[in-house]
Amino acid sequence: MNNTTCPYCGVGCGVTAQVQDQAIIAVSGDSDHPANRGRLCVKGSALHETTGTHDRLLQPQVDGVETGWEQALDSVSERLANIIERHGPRSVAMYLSGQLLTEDYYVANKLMKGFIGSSQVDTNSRLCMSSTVAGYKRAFGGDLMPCSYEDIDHAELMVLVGSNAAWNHPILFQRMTAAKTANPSLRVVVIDPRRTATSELADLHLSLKPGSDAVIFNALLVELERRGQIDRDYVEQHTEGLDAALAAAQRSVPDLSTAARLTDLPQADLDTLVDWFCNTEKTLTFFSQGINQSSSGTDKVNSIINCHLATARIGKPGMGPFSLTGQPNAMGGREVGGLANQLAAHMDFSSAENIDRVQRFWAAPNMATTEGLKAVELFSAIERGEIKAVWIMATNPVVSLPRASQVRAALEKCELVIVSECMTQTDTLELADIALPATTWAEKDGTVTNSDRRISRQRGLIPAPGAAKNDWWIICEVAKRLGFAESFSYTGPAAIFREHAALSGFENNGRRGFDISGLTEIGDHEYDALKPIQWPVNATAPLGTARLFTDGQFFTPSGKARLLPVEPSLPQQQPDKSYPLVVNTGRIRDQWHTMTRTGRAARLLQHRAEPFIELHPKDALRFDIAEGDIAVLENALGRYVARAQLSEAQRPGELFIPMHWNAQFTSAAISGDLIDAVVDPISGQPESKQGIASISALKTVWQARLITVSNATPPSEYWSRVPLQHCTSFRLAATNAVDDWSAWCSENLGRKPDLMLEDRNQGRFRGCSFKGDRLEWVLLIEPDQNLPELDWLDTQFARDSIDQDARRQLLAAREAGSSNCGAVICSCFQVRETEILAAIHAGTDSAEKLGEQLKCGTNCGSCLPELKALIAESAKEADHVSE
Ligand SMILES: Nc1nc2c(c(=O)[nH]1)N[C@H]1C(S)=C(S)[C@@H](COP(=O)(O)OP(=O)(O)OC[C@H]3O[C@@H](n4cnc5c(=O)[nH]c(N)nc54)[C@H](O)[C@@H]3O)O[C@H]1N2
Ligand SMILES: Nc1nc2c(c(=O)[nH]1)N[C@H]1C(S)=C(S)[C@@H](COP(=O)(O)OP(=O)(O)OC[C@H]3O[C@@H](n4cnc5c(=O)[nH]c(N)nc54)[C@H](O)[C@@H]3O)O[C@H]1N2
Ligand code: SF4
Ligand SMILES: [Mo]
Repeated sequence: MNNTTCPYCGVGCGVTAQVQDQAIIAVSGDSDHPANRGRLCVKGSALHETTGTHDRLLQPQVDGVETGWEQALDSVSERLANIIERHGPRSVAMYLSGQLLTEDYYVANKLMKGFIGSSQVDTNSRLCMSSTVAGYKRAFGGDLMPCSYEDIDHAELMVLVGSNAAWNHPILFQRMTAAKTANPSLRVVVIDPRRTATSELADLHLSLKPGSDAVIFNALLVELERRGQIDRDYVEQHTEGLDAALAAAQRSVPDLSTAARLTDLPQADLDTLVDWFCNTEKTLTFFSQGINQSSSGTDKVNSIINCHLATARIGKPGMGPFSLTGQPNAMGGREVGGLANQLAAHMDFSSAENIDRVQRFWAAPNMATTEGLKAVELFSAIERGEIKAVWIMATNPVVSLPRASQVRAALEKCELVIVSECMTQTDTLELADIALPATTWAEKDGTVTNSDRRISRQRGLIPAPGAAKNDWWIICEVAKRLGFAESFSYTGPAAIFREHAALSGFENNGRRGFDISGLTEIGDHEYDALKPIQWPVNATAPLGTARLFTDGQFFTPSGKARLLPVEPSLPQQQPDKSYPLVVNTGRIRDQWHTMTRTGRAARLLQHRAEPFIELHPKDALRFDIAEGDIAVLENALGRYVARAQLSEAQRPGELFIPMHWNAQFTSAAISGDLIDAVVDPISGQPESKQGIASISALKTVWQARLITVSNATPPSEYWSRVPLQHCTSFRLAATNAVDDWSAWCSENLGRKPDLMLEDRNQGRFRGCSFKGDRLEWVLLIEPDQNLPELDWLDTQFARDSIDQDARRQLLAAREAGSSNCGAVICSCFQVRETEILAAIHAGTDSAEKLGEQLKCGTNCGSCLPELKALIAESAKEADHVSE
């Protein structure tokens, strides 16, 4: 079976892979998978371009020396055992990831919490979903996402809060778009300070003051009551806490004019939202990182849930508070209890009964009995030297945690850093004492659970490269060496899955919502053939469950759901005189997190090729920054250097920067360097959406492109890297003048150019160098924008020899009229913004027509919102001109 699941976002699309000669040569959407019904977004459809042995970690390394597995595993277990003996079990930690498969996650958690006896296990889900987990637990008595994707087909109102689903959950967004086309009365509201590709679908976009979401939902609760919209019967029978929640809401947001003032929104827009919400029973509220990544994220989640509970909009088709999970297996990690405050199978440390139950089930000799430290605190404890060993798997904390440079410092100091990783170069791997090569997508077998609780199989379709091993295997081998062979001798992922399923049902008796006991007896073959299924799966629901709480029963002691009193609070990182701007961080369409995989597919780096800072033109004027300048963001924690992009999609005073770039791809643009380690007091989730900074232009005197066969980063104040097919393209910039470029080349690139063209008066220089007959590098100094085509240059690096004609062309100006600059909007067909705008100006006025003409948007459809936005913007410009 060549069906598997996409390893990127929580939509959890089914992928059908075409395998030839032990390699994936093409992918398409699995038409039987309920999450995507045959579609894939741009990242999913480039999956085959990111597999293979290139750039892979192929051999274990101990203290920088390649070893075999025996030695590496012995070193891991001996060093861990030694530290545990000297400092106790809580001195060792694991830092896991929502990109591990459930089976990997299960054994890692079991080893730490039951056998080593340390609950110092946390995961990158802390940075991602932990506020939702805490919010759901408070409201429902369990971490239970009530809805199903099919609810989109029934909804009459969809509110997206802090979610840019068009880019981050593209296939789900396409389903939303299709629902709106099929049902013109369906309304969409987007709540996001920025205008985004997602807000293109919105009938109403609330561009609120950052961090003020709870004000909106408190105002909504107040208005629901005032307008007689509370479902008193439901509230009475199935919930508790309305009075306190309402009192808190009324106290903090007595009326809509207060709400308008606190959120910086027109009162009329808030009124519209309230009207629509009051009049539409079938309302789905989607929320993601704009809500979670906040110092009051848990409260925000509950402020949303409050409105759904008060109106009984839960447990029925087309409605509910719907958290969009980020990672492919964020949900699976929550199931196994990967967070430091969870135990396993939706049990936690709050009850002695649960601890005892899990201990008996595992026959665990060293059961942890108290919570461990949450991610941000965990790394502080590493820095303080309290935690002496950390094993990091499938995450890149040196980039993704707040106060990133401090995380780096902590790992540099840490006595033992073990990193399980599939790629050969990441910011975190550079700090490993022991590096363990892991298999990754298409090589490993197991399950993942997506946003709507659907468990799908990832399948191993191609052999492991080099000596890479499956994460579950690596963990179990270490467990055996630590003396726990009996409890970690699994025959494979299916056996682990059976145990996980059994634990979910163990002494459950309907008390825990996560129950997949119906899969406990699954045979190896059935597991291999497992079709996507939504939990719970048990005796009452052998085929899975689409929607939770249909009977109004919850998992709190009283069986009633809880409304929570919420006092809205603003972000803790507040701009001031020194750092006057709010820094919003997030994702772009074509990159995945720290780019270790998507950064390898040349075409995925065409949409946004460089780290950038999006800012409002008013701020550009205020801080003397022009479009395309290299700009520097700075605060007390660090700096971020990237290219300025002016955009009216931003609110003045606020910037947006991508979270993706890191030391492998650019000189200094780690978003986490600007974010303080401020966390939500309940969930421990960091406030990654609201940093603060000052901005200034880097006074560059030269900018250049270097296209080279070498991967070594060139010495230049600013650099950013784009891997092409046959070479690497760097953008460079610096503030020191260069008098003699030829000398610069010999100093910095190892030799003088073999061919060069120079005009000192104009500041122009082009040079190239050969190794034998093959091209080695080309250096092109801008401001001269009229450079040879990048695609053409790339192909020259594949040639065994470069003829005279091509040599001349290398240094010649590009022919007038050809355009190879500007962002690629359609990554599938590599259609650039310039071509699209030209077509629009020539009269093409719909995305469909653009598709017919240029093919853009006709494959995965991820760029359709942008095509529509370009058409709309051009229309607006035309109106201005005619006015
Ligand atoms: N292309 C791509 N897709 C991805 C990922 C990726 O790396 N690349 N990662 C996956 C993962 S792990 C995750 S968690 C998801 C995240 O998916 P999203 O949550 O959609 O992603 P973000 O871009 O981080 O943030 C969403 C929006 O929150 C807005 N926001 C910022 N502050 C506020 C605020 O105070 N209030 C409100 N209402 N909105 C605010 C931002 O402007 C941004 O547009 O994406 C998943 N999908
Ligand atoms: N400023 C800011 N920071 C953020 C966010 C933000 O919006 N803004 N978002 C946060 C969120 S929501 C998230 S989810 C995190 C994501 O941040 P990270 O988890 O740090 O990001 P990834 O790049 O996905 O890291 C996954 C690593 O695992 C490796 N890998 C892939 N497959 C496997 C495998 O099968 N086994 C092993 N062992 N390794 C594998 C990859 O090569 C990669 O190095 O970032 C968080 N940080
Ligand atoms: S929407 Fe795209 S990235 Fe997300 S699972 Fe589907 S194909 Fe993968
Ligand atoms: Mo995430």
